[in-house]
Amino acid sequence: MSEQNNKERTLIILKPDAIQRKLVGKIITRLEDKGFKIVGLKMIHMTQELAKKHYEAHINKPFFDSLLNFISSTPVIVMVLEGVDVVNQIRKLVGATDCKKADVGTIRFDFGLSIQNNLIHASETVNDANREISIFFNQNELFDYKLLLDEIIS
Ligand code: 3AN
Repeated sequence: MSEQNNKERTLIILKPDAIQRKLVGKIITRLEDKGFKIVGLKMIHMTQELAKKHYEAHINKPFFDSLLNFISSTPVIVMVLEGVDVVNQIRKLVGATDCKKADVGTIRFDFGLSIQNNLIHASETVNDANREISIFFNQNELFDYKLLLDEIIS
């Protein structure tokens, strides 16, 4: 399979701290600069129902209630990015969950403040990405189009 046929999608959430601190533009610029294609983007109210679906793996964790309150405290921006190896590449760009432990140069190191206030969610695996995208996006909100850049990358 050629690399171009091996495209994945990943779900990004710009969390309430990104909105409150007016870091949305800077963070989206970092994601775009890496070269991935935006195929879906919208602002939504993260209802408790959506948050429980998205964070179902954490339901029994001690921080779950706090996470739920935080993530639904303002609208959030949800995005889908597409590209070769996009899930892993974006996780590297985002950095470790705890911003204090994130590598220098990652989004969480450069802008983030704590474990909870870590600005951005990015899917961990391709399976997670497919599940998470289906929670937030209908098919008609995701776009197929050609980036001119794709033509010149081998
Ligand atoms: P990541 O977002 O790096 O994949 P997860 O999936 O382990 O991290 O955790 C989901 C979210 O739950 C994190 N982004 C963070 O907001 C919150 N979280 C994780 N661990 C903690 C913790 N120990 N205390 C408070 N919040 C946490």
